[in-house]
Amino acid sequence: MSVVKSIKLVLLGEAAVGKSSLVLRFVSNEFQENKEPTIGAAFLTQRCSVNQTTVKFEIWDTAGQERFASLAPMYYRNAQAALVVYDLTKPGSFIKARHWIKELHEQANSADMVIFLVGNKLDLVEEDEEQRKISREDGEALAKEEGCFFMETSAKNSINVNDVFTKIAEEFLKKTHAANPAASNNNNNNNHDGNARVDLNSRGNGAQNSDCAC
Ligand SMILES: Nc1nc2c(ncn2[C@@H]2O[C@H](COP(=O)(O)OP(=O)(O)O)[C@@H](O)[C@H]2O)c(=O)[nH]1
Ligand SMILES: [Mg+2]
Repeated sequence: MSVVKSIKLVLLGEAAVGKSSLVLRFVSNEFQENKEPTIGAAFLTQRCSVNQTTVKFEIWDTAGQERFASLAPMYYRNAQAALVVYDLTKPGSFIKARHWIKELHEQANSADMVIFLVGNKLDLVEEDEEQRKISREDGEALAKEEGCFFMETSAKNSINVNDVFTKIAEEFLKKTHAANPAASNNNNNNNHDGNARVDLNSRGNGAQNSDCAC
């Protein structure tokens, strides 16, 4: 039986950058053109195999609206990974992403956290380069400055989405192994539970997706 390790991941970023769409792509391999805004936060899970280990993502998808910002610490304080998302066509969302990363460094246990910066809606930019408002170099520079990983994605066209989650899983395993090498094959975090997927946002779509999306 393979080892299962759970990782808590929080999504942060301005409203409408595509946080929920990235999660939907990863968890269900779907995309919705007019996705309704997240209220508060949604919880979803998905599994991903890395070598002999199954990483079970427990994903908190937060609402981007300012009125929910004060709730964010509740979600990121005990997270082992954070996905900070901006929209490649919206300069304001990049500024907001920078603020979120700074807040993680100041308020969360960021040394133990895998922080991933994502520039989403790459499809819009590939269609029309004029739409691009943040260069790839600027994204890379911010990530380097803040010690995070970086990728440009499209939830719509499924570009790099699974790669982001796979990389997070790999880095998480490296960190847990480095922190506790002896226990890494036999720790309390291991479990052999079923393939349950909880989707508090679900609208009666009972489809269970227990397959690894990576
Ligand atoms: N073209 C394009 N639109 C996207 C992409 N990701 C999300 N969207 C759209 O952007 C809007 C906001 O997406 P949503 O996932 O709700 O953003 P959130 O508020 O950050 O969770 C929706 O209309 C999505 O269909 C993408 O990669 N490309
Ligand atoms: Mg959302």
